[in-house]
Amino acid sequence: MRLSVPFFFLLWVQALTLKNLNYSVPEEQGPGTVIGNIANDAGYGTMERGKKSNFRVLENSAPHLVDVDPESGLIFTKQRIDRETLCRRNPKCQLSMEVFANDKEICMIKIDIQDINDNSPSFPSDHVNIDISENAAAGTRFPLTIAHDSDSGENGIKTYQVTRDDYNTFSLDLKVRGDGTIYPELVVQRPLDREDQSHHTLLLTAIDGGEYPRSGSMQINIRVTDSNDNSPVFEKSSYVIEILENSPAGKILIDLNATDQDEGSNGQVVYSFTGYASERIQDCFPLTQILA
Ligand SMILES: [Ca+2]
Ligand SMILES: [Ca+2]
Ligand SMILES: [Ca+2]
Ligand SMILES: [Ca+2]
Repeated sequence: MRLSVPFFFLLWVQALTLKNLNYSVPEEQGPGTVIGNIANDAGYGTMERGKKSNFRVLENSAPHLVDVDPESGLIFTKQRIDRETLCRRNPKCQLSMEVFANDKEICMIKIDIQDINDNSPSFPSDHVNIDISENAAAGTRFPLTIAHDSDSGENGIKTYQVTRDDYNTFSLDLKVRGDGTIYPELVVQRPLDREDQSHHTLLLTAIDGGEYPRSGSMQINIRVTDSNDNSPVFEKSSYVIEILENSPAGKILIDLNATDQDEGSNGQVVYSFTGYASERIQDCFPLTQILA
């Protein structure tokens, strides 16, 4: 008697056979979409109508997403399946079920949820501000914000593009990390000149690899910051002043003006005589009195 229980258990286990069935269904299909038919695919033929529970679900990894008709063996969706909600960034998205079929077999069912390109790349902000010194050398790089696309594989981000300005001052270079993520970098191609153009506006666009590609964009606002690359310039290179002798002290002789195109303190002009002017002249005509 001690051997009887394991013996019958062994017979019961031997009576059960396992069948593996694999299916796939695109995401976003409506409720009632037929994924497959266990009766046909497992070779049972047409099941007896009216017979209850030819197919009984033993385990269902997502019980509200798919189900099996107990009489016909049809596998169908119970509701719309969003691959991105179900599996997030995992490229492999699979549901599993165990179905007790025909009172003697267990069908191990795998259902791949196929991605469709239903998400566009998007940036965390609609714009980014970048300050670049006007003395930045050609070849200087600036990493840019990456976009996000919830789809997987080819439906994820495939490339980036940037609008070209009139003089091709900037270009885009793409770096691909080990996990396949693409990182865009802005590259200075030509010398900048704040005094010529102090702002540049570019449009960065991320494009996915779907059959019908989707895209998202972000504006890049570049402010060229100043360096002290201009000297003050007078309107003329030399001035000749005629003055009557015995002119009174304090008489204004000429109105001088020098300008510097640089910004802020780099463009502020301070006047002084250099050592070329004799001390006598400097004593007679302090610069502040020469200027209006
Ligand atoms: Ca996409
Ligand atoms: Ca998708
Ligand atoms: Ca200057
Ligand atoms: Ca400057």
